Amino acid sequence: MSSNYTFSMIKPNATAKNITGKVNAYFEAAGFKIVAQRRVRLTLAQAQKFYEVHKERSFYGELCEFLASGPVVAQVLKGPNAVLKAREIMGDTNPEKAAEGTIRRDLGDSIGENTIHGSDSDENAANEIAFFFNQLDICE
Ligand code: FUP
Repeated sequence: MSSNYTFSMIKPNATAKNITGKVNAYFEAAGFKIVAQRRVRLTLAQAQKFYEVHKERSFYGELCEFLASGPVVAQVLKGPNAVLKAREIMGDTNPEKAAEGTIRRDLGDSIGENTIHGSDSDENAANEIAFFFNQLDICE
């Protein structure tokens, strides 16, 4: 059975544009409850740790530098079938390929600066939630 929780993170291109409320509105309109949220600026070392799963990819260096370039907003979302449903709302990694009405299509700037990160499995969601939050930070 899939989990009711997932992790999402608003990226520095979106915090720079002050559109975190706009992003949140997509999740809330789709029935998600944001049960934890934290605005934080990661160091480069923390960004490298967060994106460790991508360390073999050609764009890893760039990706980590971008993530550490400004504040992010880390979030725990609660809703049925959370991982898949949240990724649906986010849209394709590349904003140009993302469906109409998705966050990345409407608010993404490029494949790297695509405004939002979402966990791709229940296991990664649990790890990514634990990276930013304690159990006590999650309030339903
Ligand atoms: P997603 O699961 O949709 O976030 O996409 P990926 O796991 O494939 O990629 C992780 C992050 O790497 C994306 F958010 C953006 C970045 N990326 C690039 O910068 N270039 C690429 O070609 C692919 C991904």
